[in-house]
Amino acid sequence: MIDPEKLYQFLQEKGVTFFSGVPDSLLKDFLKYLQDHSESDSHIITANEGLAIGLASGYHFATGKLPLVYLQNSGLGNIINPITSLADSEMYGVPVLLMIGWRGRPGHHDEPQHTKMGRITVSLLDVLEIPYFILETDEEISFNNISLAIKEATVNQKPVAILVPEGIFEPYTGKKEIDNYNLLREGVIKNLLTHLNGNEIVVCTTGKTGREFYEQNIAAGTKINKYMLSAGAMGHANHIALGLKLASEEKVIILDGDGAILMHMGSLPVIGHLAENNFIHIVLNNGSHESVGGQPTEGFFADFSAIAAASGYKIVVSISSEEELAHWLKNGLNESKTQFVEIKTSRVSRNDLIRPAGSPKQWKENLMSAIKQKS
Ligand SMILES: Cc1ncc(C[n+]2csc(CCOP(=O)(O)OP(=O)(O)O)c2C)c(N)n1
Repeated sequence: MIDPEKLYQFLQEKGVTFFSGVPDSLLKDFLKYLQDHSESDSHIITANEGLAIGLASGYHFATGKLPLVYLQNSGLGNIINPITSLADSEMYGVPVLLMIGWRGRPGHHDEPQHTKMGRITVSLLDVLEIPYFILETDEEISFNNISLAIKEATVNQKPVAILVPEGIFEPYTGKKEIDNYNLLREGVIKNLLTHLNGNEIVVCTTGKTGREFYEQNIAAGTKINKYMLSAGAMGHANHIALGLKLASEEKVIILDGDGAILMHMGSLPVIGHLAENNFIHIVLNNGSHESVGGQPTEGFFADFSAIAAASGYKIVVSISSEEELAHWLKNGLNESKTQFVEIKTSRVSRNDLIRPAGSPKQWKENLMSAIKQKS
């Protein structure tokens, strides 16, 4: 397996000293090493993967050096435009080393949201005319492949990818993160469920939030039967919720994440403008990409309440304690005006959360038939 420290040293020796991207669980040990050992201006976690290509391009224009951009293969969708119209050799010709976590690799079991992208990752790179190298657990072979990728990117002044399958990095624990808030996301969801009347539609963002909701909802006797777990499509769940709201009479509650909302923050004024009422946008803000390894986001730097208020939400609330949560559940939850509710939580979750039974098609059918029964 690859020792994250050795890879970091190897890249430094090769002149690759600038890192940016959106995290993936397959890369988490290397990313944690980066986080512990890089200066704040040489490792930047961007709001989405496309922005990392922009950042890396600016860095290259200023230094002439080769940056590394990391992403989960799901993020390939977010980089296609800046790759083809900015970094591509037919445009500005920006050499970038793309380190891509290969979820859903054919022949390896993974979650449904990764199946299609896992299968088409290599073809997609081919279509984009991005050469790629695949890492292996053998360090020597992998370092040799990385050298070849660096050479190709530098000589041809273009993006080159290194695909990282599962189980490539040795575990690296590193420094423990300080948790500033006590509320547990799972506890918040459990508490919320006890206060809902059961007619609401609940939409959950990508990552562990959906799994926690699923488990707590079963524990509550499937109190909510109209729910949608957005297993993939990070950053889009709040617009699924808006679509449901605009076309139905039900109260809609979206459980969003700080990483997800930051990824497509332009969603807020559209919701603020159009949702009108019976829409509650809850952001479970743990200041991190907790589901893929706990890498920090700008969630605690951004003033979500001010942004939401300026985006037109009628009611804006920020909660960071049990008392504030209890107060809002009692007094705020039943307000009909469109609300934005930030709940600051710890970055702790269980590792043994169950995965939703069935397939995405069945989840969709369950939701649609439950909505139909109501009308
Ligand atoms: C486009 C895209 N990039 C990256 C990922 C990988 N990913 C899945 S969950 C997640 C973290 C989401 O963070 P946040 O919304 O704050 O929720 P948390 O995990 O903290 O609950 C990431 C980066 C993804 N699914 N899609």
